[in-house]
Amino acid sequence: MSDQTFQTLGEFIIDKQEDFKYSTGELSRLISAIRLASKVVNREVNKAGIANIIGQAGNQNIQGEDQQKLDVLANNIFIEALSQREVVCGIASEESDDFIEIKATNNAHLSKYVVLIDPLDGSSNIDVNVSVGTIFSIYRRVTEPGTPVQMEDFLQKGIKQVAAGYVVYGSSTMIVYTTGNGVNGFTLDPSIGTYYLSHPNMKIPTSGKIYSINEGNYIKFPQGVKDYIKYCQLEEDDRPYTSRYIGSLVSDFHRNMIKGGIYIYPSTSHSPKGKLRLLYECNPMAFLAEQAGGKCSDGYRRILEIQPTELHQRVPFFCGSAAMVTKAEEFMTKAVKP
Ligand code: AHM
Ligand code: MG
Repeated sequence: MSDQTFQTLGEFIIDKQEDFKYSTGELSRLISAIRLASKVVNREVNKAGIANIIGQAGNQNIQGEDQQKLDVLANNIFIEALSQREVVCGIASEESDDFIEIKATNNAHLSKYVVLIDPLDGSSNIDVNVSVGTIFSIYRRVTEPGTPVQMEDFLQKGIKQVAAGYVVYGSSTMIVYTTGNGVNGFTLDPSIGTYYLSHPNMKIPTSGKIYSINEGNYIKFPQGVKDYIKYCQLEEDDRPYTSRYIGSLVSDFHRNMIKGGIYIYPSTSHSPKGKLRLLYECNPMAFLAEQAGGKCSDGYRRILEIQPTELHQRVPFFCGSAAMVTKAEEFMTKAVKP
């Protein structure tokens, strides 16, 4: 272990804050709140199997309270951790229809940040003990500070993100995030509840040998995606590639980030806009990918430059090693040309 490995996330956040001379520390406190909430969610995810058994026995726990599904529980944990610390003026969550306005104790709207969050992505994997994750995205509000947040504070292009990251509740729990100066990953030591810097300055290999897509939907894919899949399977140069699909975006993304690869959730004939949400899933992952030297697009355009028009907007998603995403885009463009 190098000395660097011993740096905790708490120390790292303080060190980074000193890089910004006039920083008020608000963003640092916001990331610390996410760090805290992630540990609470981690505790709940770890005992999901037991919680499910209790849940099936009448959907009430021993105190007579209703059992909450873990994604709702994770949503409440993050909202509570963020709203009680005066670090955000608004939160939008994949679990809630509308955004939430957060007031400070003196009823003002002091904070300048809004958070968009997918509190427990891939939660259908919980029942079978497969890794799930949290994805978050932070923006500076665009409306007047001190006034209630508005929809336009949330409907910002991904390029405006101040920070983004994910937590993967996997064989070990990690938080990976960026504030626009590269990507760093921290692994939780559960015995003392502390995250340590384990993956400094993460970079996605320019190319890789893994493609991740739900091939069960093949028949419904656009022609360009079908052609790209066939290209991945061809015995030529360094191909065929390996197919790996967990069905848990955070885990698929994390693996591809380390090993190199491409993740695709395209449009289908049944869902012309794909499945993944621009604001809660694609923009934060795109910011991370680009910060790590990777690339993300909807097959034609850079994800981070798409102007959102609604909170729960979906978008086709091609993400990962830059050369692989570029190749997939070539197939998409070729397929639409007459
Ligand atoms: P969710 O936000 O409802 O959990 O859905 C998002 C998840 C991603 O984690 C995953 O990559 C994808 O849905 C899998 O979808 P599918 O089962 O259609 O392949
Ligand atoms: Mg999700």
